Amino acid sequence: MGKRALITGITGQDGSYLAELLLAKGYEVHGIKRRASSFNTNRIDHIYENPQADDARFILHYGDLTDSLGLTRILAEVQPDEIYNLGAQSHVAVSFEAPEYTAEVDALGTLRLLEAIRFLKLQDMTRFYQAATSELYGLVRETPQSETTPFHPRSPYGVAKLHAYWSCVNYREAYGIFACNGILFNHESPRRGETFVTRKITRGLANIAMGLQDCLYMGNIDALRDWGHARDYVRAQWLMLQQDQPEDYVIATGVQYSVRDFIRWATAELGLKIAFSGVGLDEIAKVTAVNSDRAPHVRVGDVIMRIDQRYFRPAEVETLLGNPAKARARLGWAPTVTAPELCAEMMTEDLKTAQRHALLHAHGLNTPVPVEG
Ligand code: NDP
Ligand code: GDR
Repeated sequence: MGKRALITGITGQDGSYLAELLLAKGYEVHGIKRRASSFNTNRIDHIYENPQADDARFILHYGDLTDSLGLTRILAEVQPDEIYNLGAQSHVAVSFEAPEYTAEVDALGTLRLLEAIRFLKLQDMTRFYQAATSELYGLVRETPQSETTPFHPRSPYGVAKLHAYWSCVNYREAYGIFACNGILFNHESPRRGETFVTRKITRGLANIAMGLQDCLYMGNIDALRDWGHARDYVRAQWLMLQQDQPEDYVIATGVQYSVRDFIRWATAELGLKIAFSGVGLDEIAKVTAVNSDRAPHVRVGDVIMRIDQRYFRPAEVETLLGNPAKARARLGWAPTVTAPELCAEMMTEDLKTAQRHALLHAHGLNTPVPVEG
Protein backbone atom coordinates (compact mmCIF):
# COMPACT_ATOMS: atom_id res chain seq x y z
CA MET A 1 0.00 0.00 0.00
CA GLY A 2 1.19 3.55 -0.80
CA LYS A 3 2.05 6.11 1.83
CA ARG A 4 -0.44 8.54 3.31
CA ALA A 5 0.34 12.28 3.30
CA LEU A 6 -1.44 15.21 4.93
CA ILE A 7 -0.96 18.65 3.37
CA THR A 8 -1.96 21.89 5.09
CA GLY A 9 -2.36 24.73 2.59
CA ILE A 10 -3.41 22.27 -0.13
CA THR A 11 -5.47 24.97 -1.88
CA GLY A 12 -2.38 27.19 -2.27
CA GLN A 13 0.23 27.31 -5.03
CA ASP A 14 2.64 24.78 -3.49
CA GLY A 15 -0.11 22.59 -2.06
CA SER A 16 -1.56 22.02 -5.51
CA TYR A 17 1.78 21.07 -7.12
CA LEU A 18 2.75 18.88 -4.16
CA ALA A 19 -0.59 17.06 -4.24
CA GLU A 20 -0.07 16.33 -7.96
CA LEU A 21 3.44 15.02 -7.26
CA LEU A 22 2.37 12.76 -4.38
CA LEU A 23 -0.62 11.36 -6.26
CA ALA A 24 1.69 10.52 -9.17
CA LYS A 25 3.93 8.68 -6.69
CA GLY A 26 0.99 6.55 -5.48
CA TYR A 27 0.30 8.35 -2.18
CA GLU A 28 -3.10 8.73 -0.59
CA VAL A 29 -3.28 12.50 -0.26
CA HIS A 30 -5.27 14.23 2.48
CA GLY A 31 -5.56 18.00 2.51
CA ILE A 32 -6.81 20.55 5.01
CA LYS A 33 -8.92 23.26 3.49
CA ARG A 34 -10.46 26.30 5.15
CA ARG A 35 -14.12 26.96 5.01
CA ALA A 36 -14.73 30.07 2.88
CA SER A 37 -17.90 31.80 1.73
CA SER A 38 -16.95 31.14 -1.88
CA PHE A 39 -15.05 28.31 -3.57
CA ASN A 40 -11.30 28.36 -2.88
CA THR A 41 -10.30 25.11 -4.59
CA ASN A 42 -9.61 26.32 -8.12
CA ARG A 43 -5.95 25.18 -7.97
CA ILE A 44 -6.93 21.60 -7.07
CA ASP A 45 -10.25 21.17 -8.86
CA HIS A 46 -8.51 19.19 -11.64
CA ILE A 47 -7.39 16.48 -9.18
CA TYR A 48 -10.55 16.36 -7.07
CA GLU A 49 -12.04 12.87 -6.73
CA ASN A 50 -15.43 11.64 -5.69
CA PRO A 51 -14.97 11.16 -1.93
CA GLN A 52 -17.65 8.44 -1.96
CA ALA A 53 -15.49 6.22 -4.20
CA ASP A 54 -13.89 3.30 -2.33
CA ASP A 55 -10.56 3.85 -4.04
CA ALA A 56 -10.47 7.66 -3.59
CA ARG A 57 -6.87 8.77 -3.03
CA PHE A 58 -7.53 12.51 -2.70
CA ILE A 59 -9.46 13.48 0.41
CA LEU A 60 -10.17 16.97 1.78
CA HIS A 61 -10.88 17.84 5.41
CA TYR A 62 -12.22 21.13 6.71
CA GLY A 63 -9.81 22.63 9.21
CA ASP A 64 -7.80 25.66 10.22
CA LEU A 65 -4.32 26.12 11.61
CA THR A 66 -5.78 28.22 14.43
CA ASP A 67 -7.89 25.27 15.69
CA SER A 68 -5.84 22.85 17.82
CA LEU A 69 -8.60 20.34 18.48
CA GLY A 70 -9.62 20.21 14.86
CA LEU A 71 -6.02 19.61 13.75
CA THR A 72 -5.52 16.91 16.39
CA ARG A 73 -8.72 15.16 15.33
CA ILE A 74 -7.64 15.18 11.67
CA LEU A 75 -4.19 13.80 12.53
CA ALA A 76 -5.78 11.08 14.67
CA GLU A 77 -8.10 10.11 11.81
CA VAL A 78 -5.58 10.25 8.99
CA GLN A 79 -2.50 8.82 10.80
CA PRO A 80 -0.25 10.26 8.11
CA ASP A 81 3.21 8.95 7.20
CA GLU A 82 4.14 12.48 6.13
CA ILE A 83 2.81 15.92 7.00
CA TYR A 84 3.62 18.90 4.80
CA ASN A 85 2.84 22.13 6.65
CA LEU A 86 2.38 24.58 3.79
CA GLY A 87 -0.60 26.49 5.22
CA ALA A 88 0.16 30.10 6.15
CA GLN A 89 -0.82 33.72 5.90
CA SER A 90 1.96 33.93 3.34
CA HIS A 91 1.90 37.58 2.22
CA VAL A 92 4.70 39.64 3.74
CA ALA A 93 3.06 43.04 3.21
CA VAL A 94 -0.25 41.78 4.64
CA SER A 95 1.57 40.54 7.75
CA PHE A 96 2.24 44.18 8.70
CA GLU A 97 -1.53 44.76 8.60
CA ALA A 98 -2.42 41.53 10.43
CA PRO A 99 0.58 40.68 12.65
CA GLU A 100 -1.30 38.83 15.38
CA TYR A 101 -3.27 36.65 12.97
CA THR A 102 -0.08 35.93 11.02
CA ALA A 103 1.61 34.74 14.23
CA GLU A 104 -1.45 32.64 15.17
CA VAL A 105 -1.37 30.80 11.87
CA ASP A 106 2.29 30.76 10.85
CA ALA A 107 3.96 30.40 14.26
CA LEU A 108 1.41 28.76 16.54
CA GLY A 109 -0.19 26.76 13.74
CA THR A 110 3.12 24.96 13.26
CA LEU A 111 3.47 24.39 17.00
CA ARG A 112 -0.08 22.99 17.14
CA LEU A 113 0.75 20.36 14.52
CA LEU A 114 4.02 19.35 16.19
CA GLU A 115 2.31 19.12 19.55
CA ALA A 116 -0.49 17.02 18.03
CA ILE A 117 2.11 14.57 16.69
CA ARG A 118 3.58 14.33 20.20
CA PHE A 119 0.21 14.09 21.95
CA LEU A 120 -1.00 11.34 19.60
CA LYS A 121 2.36 9.52 19.89
CA LEU A 122 2.79 9.58 16.12
CA GLN A 123 6.50 10.50 16.27
CA ASP A 124 7.69 7.06 15.21
CA MET A 125 5.54 6.98 12.10
CA THR A 126 4.97 10.60 11.01
CA ARG A 127 7.56 12.77 9.25
CA PHE A 128 7.04 16.54 9.24
CA TYR A 129 7.96 19.15 6.62
CA GLN A 130 7.88 22.82 7.62
CA ALA A 131 7.61 25.53 4.95
CA ALA A 132 10.38 27.79 6.20
CA THR A 133 11.48 30.73 4.11
CA SER A 134 14.30 32.96 2.92
CA GLU A 135 12.40 35.77 4.71
CA LEU A 136 14.16 34.44 7.85
CA TYR A 137 17.37 36.07 6.57
CA GLY A 138 15.69 39.48 6.17
CA LEU A 139 18.47 41.96 6.73
CA VAL A 140 21.09 39.67 5.22
CA ARG A 141 24.34 39.07 7.06
CA GLU A 142 26.16 37.16 4.28
CA THR A 143 25.69 36.47 0.58
CA PRO A 144 24.73 33.98 -0.69
CA GLN A 145 22.59 32.68 2.18
CA SER A 146 23.05 29.07 3.30
CA GLU A 147 21.80 26.85 6.14
CA THR A 148 24.36 28.48 8.48
CA THR A 149 23.64 32.15 7.69
CA PRO A 150 22.26 34.01 10.75
CA PHE A 151 18.61 35.07 10.68
CA HIS A 152 17.25 38.61 11.01
CA PRO A 153 13.59 38.66 9.93
CA ARG A 154 12.11 42.00 8.83
CA SER A 155 8.34 41.45 9.01
CA PRO A 156 5.72 39.90 11.29
CA TYR A 157 5.60 37.11 8.70
CA GLY A 158 9.35 36.53 8.99
CA VAL A 159 9.22 36.64 12.77
CA ALA A 160 6.34 34.15 12.90
CA LYS A 161 8.17 31.82 10.51
CA LEU A 162 11.25 32.08 12.75
CA HIS A 163 9.17 30.77 15.66
CA ALA A 164 7.98 27.94 13.46
CA TYR A 165 11.54 27.20 12.30
CA TRP A 166 12.81 26.84 15.87
CA SER A 167 9.73 24.87 16.97
CA CYS A 168 10.58 22.36 14.28
CA VAL A 169 14.23 22.13 15.40
CA ASN A 170 13.15 21.92 19.04
CA TYR A 171 10.66 19.08 18.50
CA ARG A 172 13.30 17.23 16.50
CA GLU A 173 15.86 17.59 19.30
CA ALA A 174 13.49 17.13 22.24
CA TYR A 175 11.21 14.34 21.01
CA GLY A 176 13.04 12.81 18.07
CA ILE A 177 10.38 13.85 15.58
CA PHE A 178 11.56 13.56 11.97
CA ALA A 179 11.03 17.25 11.22
CA CYS A 180 12.70 19.25 8.43
CA ASN A 181 12.73 22.94 7.62
CA GLY A 182 12.83 23.68 3.91
CA ILE A 183 14.28 27.20 3.71
CA LEU A 184 12.75 27.98 0.35
CA PHE A 185 13.55 31.09 -1.63
CA ASN A 186 10.82 32.72 -3.74
CA HIS A 187 9.15 30.31 -6.11
CA GLU A 188 6.47 31.16 -8.60
CA SER A 189 4.28 29.67 -11.32
CA PRO A 190 1.13 30.44 -13.28
CA ARG A 191 -0.67 29.39 -10.05
CA ARG A 192 1.09 32.03 -7.93
CA GLY A 193 -1.23 34.22 -5.83
CA GLU A 194 -2.24 37.31 -7.79
CA THR A 195 -0.76 39.83 -5.31
CA PHE A 196 2.82 38.50 -5.21
CA VAL A 197 5.10 40.61 -7.33
CA THR A 198 5.76 38.26 -10.26
CA ARG A 199 2.12 37.38 -10.79
CA LYS A 200 1.03 40.97 -10.25
CA ILE A 201 3.39 41.92 -13.10
CA THR A 202 2.42 39.17 -15.56
CA ARG A 203 -1.29 39.47 -14.83
CA GLY A 204 -1.25 43.27 -14.87
CA LEU A 205 0.71 43.49 -18.13
CA ALA A 206 -1.52 40.90 -19.77
CA ASN A 207 -4.53 43.00 -18.79
CA ILE A 208 -2.84 46.14 -20.16
CA ALA A 209 -2.05 44.29 -23.41
CA MET A 210 -5.75 43.46 -23.81
CA GLY A 211 -7.08 46.90 -22.81
CA LEU A 212 -8.47 45.71 -19.44
CA GLN A 213 -6.16 47.84 -17.27
CA ASP A 214 -4.27 51.11 -17.90
CA CYS A 215 -1.19 50.95 -15.77
CA LEU A 216 0.70 48.78 -13.29
CA TYR A 217 1.36 50.40 -9.87
CA MET A 218 4.44 49.00 -8.15
CA GLY A 219 6.49 49.37 -4.96
CA ASN A 220 10.25 48.79 -4.61
CA ILE A 221 11.26 47.59 -8.09
CA ASP A 222 14.94 47.48 -7.09
CA ALA A 223 14.35 44.59 -4.65
CA LEU A 224 16.53 41.59 -5.57
CA ARG A 225 15.22 38.05 -5.41
CA ASP A 226 16.25 34.48 -6.28
CA TRP A 227 13.20 33.14 -8.16
CA GLY A 228 12.56 29.50 -9.06
CA HIS A 229 9.62 27.41 -10.28
CA ALA A 230 7.19 26.03 -7.67
CA ARG A 231 7.06 22.62 -9.39
CA ASP A 232 10.82 22.19 -8.84
CA TYR A 233 10.54 23.34 -5.23
CA VAL A 234 7.81 20.89 -4.14
CA ARG A 235 10.05 18.07 -5.42
CA ALA A 236 12.65 19.25 -2.91
CA GLN A 237 10.03 19.20 -0.13
CA TRP A 238 9.29 15.55 -0.83
CA LEU A 239 12.99 14.63 -1.12
CA MET A 240 13.71 16.07 2.35
CA LEU A 241 11.28 13.62 3.94
CA GLN A 242 12.79 10.62 2.10
CA GLN A 243 16.27 10.95 3.68
CA ASP A 244 17.69 8.83 6.51
CA GLN A 245 18.12 11.83 8.82
CA PRO A 246 15.91 14.91 9.32
CA GLU A 247 17.78 18.07 8.35
CA ASP A 248 17.14 21.62 7.16
CA TYR A 249 17.89 22.63 3.58
CA VAL A 250 18.11 25.83 1.54
CA ILE A 251 16.25 25.55 -1.75
CA ALA A 252 17.14 28.23 -4.30
CA THR A 253 18.52 28.68 -7.81
CA GLY A 254 21.66 30.59 -6.80
CA VAL A 255 20.87 33.35 -9.33
CA GLN A 256 19.51 36.78 -8.43
CA TYR A 257 17.52 39.37 -10.40
CA SER A 258 15.61 42.56 -9.63
CA VAL A 259 11.87 43.18 -9.84
CA ARG A 260 12.83 45.66 -12.59
CA ASP A 261 14.45 42.78 -14.56
CA PHE A 262 11.21 40.79 -14.22
CA ILE A 263 9.20 43.73 -15.61
CA ARG A 264 11.61 43.96 -18.58
CA TRP A 265 11.30 40.22 -19.39
CA ALA A 266 7.52 40.30 -19.08
CA THR A 267 7.16 43.30 -21.39
CA ALA A 268 9.61 41.72 -23.87
CA GLU A 269 7.37 38.60 -23.92
CA LEU A 270 4.57 40.87 -25.12
CA GLY A 271 6.81 42.29 -27.86
CA LEU A 272 7.18 45.63 -26.05
CA LYS A 273 10.33 47.66 -25.48
CA ILE A 274 10.22 49.94 -22.46
CA ALA A 275 12.40 52.65 -20.93
CA PHE A 276 12.44 53.56 -17.25
CA SER A 277 12.76 57.27 -16.40
CA GLY A 278 12.30 59.53 -13.37
CA VAL A 279 13.45 58.80 -9.83
CA GLY A 280 11.87 57.56 -6.62
CA LEU A 281 8.09 57.78 -6.51
CA ASP A 282 8.14 59.60 -9.89
CA GLU A 283 9.74 56.76 -11.79
CA ILE A 284 7.75 55.45 -14.75
CA ALA A 285 8.13 52.88 -17.53
CA LYS A 286 7.18 54.12 -20.99
CA VAL A 287 6.73 51.99 -24.14
CA THR A 288 9.37 52.85 -26.78
CA ALA A 289 8.57 50.18 -29.38
CA VAL A 290 5.86 47.61 -30.13
CA ASN A 291 7.23 44.60 -32.02
CA SER A 292 4.37 42.10 -32.11
CA ASP A 293 0.59 41.78 -32.05
CA ARG A 294 0.54 40.21 -28.55
CA ALA A 295 -0.36 43.61 -27.01
CA PRO A 296 -3.00 45.02 -29.37
CA HIS A 297 -4.04 47.80 -26.98
CA VAL A 298 -0.56 49.21 -26.30
CA ARG A 299 0.92 52.16 -28.25
CA VAL A 300 4.40 53.72 -28.30
CA GLY A 301 4.48 56.43 -25.61
CA ASP A 302 2.06 54.66 -23.23
CA VAL A 303 3.12 54.76 -19.56
CA ILE A 304 2.55 51.19 -18.39
CA MET A 305 4.13 51.35 -14.92
CA ARG A 306 4.17 53.91 -12.13
CA ILE A 307 5.40 53.74 -8.55
CA ASP A 308 2.89 53.90 -5.70
CA GLN A 309 3.99 54.49 -2.11
CA ARG A 310 1.29 52.06 -0.95
CA TYR A 311 3.30 49.06 -2.10
CA PHE A 312 6.39 49.84 -0.02
CA ARG A 313 6.77 47.92 3.24
CA PRO A 314 7.59 49.41 6.67
CA ALA A 315 10.79 47.32 6.63
CA GLU A 316 12.01 45.83 3.34
CA VAL A 317 14.04 42.76 2.51
CA GLU A 318 16.21 44.34 -0.18
CA THR A 319 18.21 41.36 -1.37
CA LEU A 320 18.05 37.56 -1.23
CA LEU A 321 20.28 35.03 -2.94
CA GLY A 322 20.38 31.38 -1.91
CA ASN A 323 23.15 28.81 -1.94
CA PRO A 324 21.53 25.42 -2.68
CA ALA A 325 24.83 23.45 -2.47
CA LYS A 326 23.65 21.22 0.40
CA ALA A 327 20.41 20.29 -1.38
CA ARG A 328 22.37 19.59 -4.56
CA ALA A 329 24.87 17.35 -2.75
CA ARG A 330 22.57 15.50 -0.34
CA LEU A 331 19.20 15.46 -2.10
CA GLY A 332 20.49 15.41 -5.67
CA TRP A 333 18.15 18.34 -6.23
CA ALA A 334 18.64 21.02 -8.87
CA PRO A 335 16.24 23.57 -10.34
CA THR A 336 15.20 22.97 -13.95
CA VAL A 337 13.63 26.36 -14.78
CA THR A 338 15.42 29.73 -14.90
CA ALA A 339 13.72 32.95 -13.81
CA PRO A 340 13.38 34.30 -17.40
CA GLU A 341 11.80 30.96 -18.47
CA LEU A 342 9.46 31.10 -15.50
CA CYS A 343 8.43 34.64 -16.48
CA ALA A 344 7.74 33.52 -20.06
CA GLU A 345 5.50 30.67 -18.84
CA MET A 346 3.57 32.95 -16.48
CA MET A 347 3.19 35.66 -19.14
CA THR A 348 1.84 33.16 -21.69
CA GLU A 349 -0.74 31.80 -19.24
CA ASP A 350 -1.87 35.24 -18.05
CA LEU A 351 -2.12 36.50 -21.62
CA LYS A 352 -4.46 33.60 -22.46
CA THR A 353 -6.63 34.51 -19.47
CA ALA A 354 -6.67 38.21 -20.36
CA GLN A 355 -7.63 37.39 -23.95
CA ARG A 356 -10.52 35.34 -22.63
CA HIS A 357 -11.59 38.16 -20.29
CA ALA A 358 -11.38 40.69 -23.12
CA LEU A 359 -13.70 38.48 -25.18
CA LEU A 360 -16.19 38.28 -22.30
CA HIS A 361 -15.91 42.03 -21.78
CA ALA A 362 -16.57 42.71 -25.46
CA HIS A 363 -19.81 40.72 -25.18
CA GLY A 364 -20.99 42.45 -22.01
CA LEU A 365 -20.25 39.50 -19.74
CA ASN A 366 -18.62 39.58 -16.31
CA THR A 367 -14.86 40.34 -16.23
CA PRO A 368 -12.80 40.12 -13.01
CA VAL A 369 -11.41 43.51 -11.95
CA PRO A 370 -7.66 44.10 -11.42
CA VAL A 371 -6.46 43.17 -7.92
CA GLU A 372 -4.51 45.26 -5.42
CA GLY A 373 -1.29 43.82 -3.95
P1 NDP B 1 -0.23 30.38 -0.74
O1 NDP B 1 -0.50 31.70 -0.13
O2 NDP B 1 -0.46 30.17 -2.20
O3 NDP B 1 -1.04 29.24 0.03
C1 NDP B 1 -1.23 29.31 1.41
C2 NDP B 1 -2.17 28.20 1.83
O4 NDP B 1 -2.39 28.29 3.26
C3 NDP B 1 -3.56 28.28 1.19
O5 NDP B 1 -4.02 26.97 0.94
C4 NDP B 1 -4.38 28.92 2.28
O6 NDP B 1 -5.77 28.64 2.19
C5 NDP B 1 -3.78 28.25 3.50
N1 NDP B 1 -4.09 28.94 4.75
C6 NDP B 1 -4.01 30.25 5.02
N2 NDP B 1 -4.41 30.51 6.27
C7 NDP B 1 -4.75 29.32 6.81
C8 NDP B 1 -5.29 28.93 8.06
N3 NDP B 1 -5.55 29.81 9.02
N4 NDP B 1 -5.53 27.61 8.27
C9 NDP B 1 -5.29 26.70 7.31
N5 NDP B 1 -4.81 27.02 6.08
C10 NDP B 1 -4.55 28.31 5.85
O7 NDP B 1 1.31 30.03 -0.38
P2 NDP B 1 2.40 29.20 -1.22
O8 NDP B 1 1.78 27.98 -1.76
O9 NDP B 1 3.11 30.13 -2.12
O10 NDP B 1 3.44 28.83 -0.07
C11 NDP B 1 3.27 27.64 0.70
C12 NDP B 1 4.02 27.79 2.01
O11 NDP B 1 5.39 28.05 1.76
C13 NDP B 1 3.54 28.96 2.88
O12 NDP B 1 3.68 28.54 4.23
C14 NDP B 1 4.53 30.07 2.60
O13 NDP B 1 4.62 30.95 3.70
C15 NDP B 1 5.80 29.26 2.39
N6 NDP B 1 6.78 29.81 1.50
C16 NDP B 1 6.43 30.20 0.23
C17 NDP B 1 7.39 30.64 -0.65
C18 NDP B 1 7.04 31.07 -2.03
O14 NDP B 1 7.87 31.75 -2.67
N7 NDP B 1 5.89 30.68 -2.57
C19 NDP B 1 8.82 30.70 -0.26
C20 NDP B 1 9.07 30.25 1.09
C21 NDP B 1 8.09 29.82 1.91
P3 NDP B 1 -6.77 29.52 1.26
O15 NDP B 1 -6.58 28.99 -0.14
O16 NDP B 1 -8.08 29.23 1.85
O17 NDP B 1 -6.32 30.95 1.39
P1 GDR C 1 8.11 38.28 -0.86
O1 GDR C 1 7.30 38.24 -2.24
O2 GDR C 1 7.78 39.44 -0.03
O3 GDR C 1 9.56 38.08 -1.23
O4 GDR C 1 7.53 36.97 -0.14
P2 GDR C 1 6.58 39.37 -3.09
O5 GDR C 1 6.46 38.81 -4.44
O6 GDR C 1 5.36 39.88 -2.43
O7 GDR C 1 7.65 40.58 -3.09
C1 GDR C 1 8.94 40.44 -3.65
C2 GDR C 1 9.63 41.79 -3.68
O8 GDR C 1 8.95 42.63 -4.64
C3 GDR C 1 8.78 43.91 -4.06
N1 GDR C 1 7.65 44.61 -4.70
C4 GDR C 1 6.36 44.27 -4.63
N2 GDR C 1 5.75 43.21 -4.04
C5 GDR C 1 4.40 43.12 -4.17
N3 GDR C 1 3.77 42.07 -3.63
N4 GDR C 1 3.65 44.05 -4.84
C6 GDR C 1 4.23 45.14 -5.43
O9 GDR C 1 3.57 45.97 -6.02
C7 GDR C 1 5.65 45.25 -5.34
N5 GDR C 1 6.55 46.14 -5.82
C8 GDR C 1 7.75 45.75 -5.42
C9 GDR C 1 8.54 43.63 -2.58
O10 GDR C 1 8.73 44.80 -1.81
C10 GDR C 1 9.59 42.53 -2.34
O11 GDR C 1 10.84 43.10 -2.09
C11 GDR C 1 7.32 35.77 -0.87
C12 GDR C 1 6.13 35.04 -0.21
O12 GDR C 1 5.78 33.96 -1.03
C13 GDR C 1 6.52 34.53 1.16
O13 GDR C 1 5.48 33.70 1.66
C14 GDR C 1 7.80 33.72 1.04
O14 GDR C 1 8.21 33.27 2.31
C15 GDR C 1 8.90 34.55 0.41
O15 GDR C 1 8.46 34.98 -0.88
C16 GDR C 1 10.20 33.77 0.22
